[in-house]
Amino acid sequence: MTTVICPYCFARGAASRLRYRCLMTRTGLRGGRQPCTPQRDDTWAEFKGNAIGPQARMRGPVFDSRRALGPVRSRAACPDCGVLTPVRVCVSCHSDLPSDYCDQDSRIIALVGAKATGKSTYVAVLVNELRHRVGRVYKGALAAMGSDTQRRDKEMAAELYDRLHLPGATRPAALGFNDPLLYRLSLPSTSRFGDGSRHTALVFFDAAGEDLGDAAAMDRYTDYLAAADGIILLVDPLQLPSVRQELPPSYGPPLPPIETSPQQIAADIAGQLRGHGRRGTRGKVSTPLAVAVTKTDMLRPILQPQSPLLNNARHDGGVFDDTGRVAVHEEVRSLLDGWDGGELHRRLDRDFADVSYFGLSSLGASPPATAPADVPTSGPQPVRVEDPLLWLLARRGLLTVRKSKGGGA
Ligand SMILES: Nc1nc2c(ncn2[C@@H]2O[C@H](COP(=O)(O)OP(=O)(O)OP(=O)(O)O)[C@@H](O)[C@H]2O)c(=O)[nH]1
Ligand SMILES: [Zn+2]
Ligand SMILES: [Zn+2]
Repeated sequence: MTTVICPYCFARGAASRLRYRCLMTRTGLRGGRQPCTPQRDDTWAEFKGNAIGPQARMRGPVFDSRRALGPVRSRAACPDCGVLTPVRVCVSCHSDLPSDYCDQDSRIIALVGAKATGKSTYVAVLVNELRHRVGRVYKGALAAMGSDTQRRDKEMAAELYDRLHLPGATRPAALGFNDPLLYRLSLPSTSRFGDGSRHTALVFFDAAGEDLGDAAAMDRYTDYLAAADGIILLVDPLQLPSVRQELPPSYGPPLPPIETSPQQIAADIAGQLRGHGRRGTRGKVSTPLAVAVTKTDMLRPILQPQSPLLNNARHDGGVFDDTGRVAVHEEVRSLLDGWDGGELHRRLDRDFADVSYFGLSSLGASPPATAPADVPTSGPQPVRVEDPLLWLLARRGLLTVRKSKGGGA
């Protein structure tokens, strides 16, 4: 049975139970039937909020497909006009789902981080790496799903890779994360008997850390975090007081303002998830949490030359190297221990059962001092951006893993 999680309201259910929306076309009409006319969709309008006017509420009628058993059909005939429609609709919020979204299990990857930790830049670079360098070694493929993600996906790539602009300038219209980004990741099957590809729907929905403290924004974020198969918490080292003191004076562009602290965000996430039954042994949250220190290019003056944070993992043979992951985890843990009295590390250790630390740089260098809204002139040269997601996929058995001999973290 394929389980689909609605990427808009995060309701979970069998793909076969999704409803359909009539497209109200004349094409395909048979036997003198009339095309359907629009109907008020209050369920959808209420979910979208008050902004939906009376005219915009009028949409194609929603119907159930009568055949409940058997394989899920990609199209169903509208009971009124008889025309086939491929558009499937969430039972709870009536959002239209891209038709290819419903053919595979969904994995929700929640991305959380305070303001300006580098979330938008990270997603744009991660997607590009999964398509090219990382996709090649794992023999995987990544495709944007649905017209909204396809449009934003093109826009993100053009801004960052062609025009060399950082995301800030064009948000919120083009790059806002108010709606999730939906991708289909295809990987070769990891099972010895399996053949062909395994498809996973990846949903990236970005929660600004400070919204976790805002009661109005909270409901949706809570549903989102509770539905997440894994959480990536981005931590901007340049917002940590001790790192700011440790860096040589006037190194790189001016330091960003300090926003909500990562330990506060971690505590809020843990509080929300415990309330949603994601409590595992000893009261710790069971959802895997990848904590990624961003902008590691700025940490070069305080890293040893042999630090594993300075180079990409090799992923030889399309296998996830867990020994390398543990080396990065230990390195970042010792950095965190020394920063701000080790408070973040202690907080995470207390609240989460399954944590791995990562360090990444989306750009590979800081933006030019003379053009702080631009990507470095050589384009993004990312380091280790893929590690947190690959770890989360490996935790779910979607990648082949090479373990270290003595076990590991
Ligand atoms: N040195 C360095 N700076 C980076 C990197 N990635 C992002 N930045 C800087 O961080 C700033 C914020 O990045 P964004 O991707 O816009 O951060 P965000 O978390 O999406 O920001 P909000 O949406 O405002 O919360 C950028 O304008 C860059 O100046 C990196 O890899 N290295
Ligand atoms: Zn929904
Ligand atoms: Zn119809």
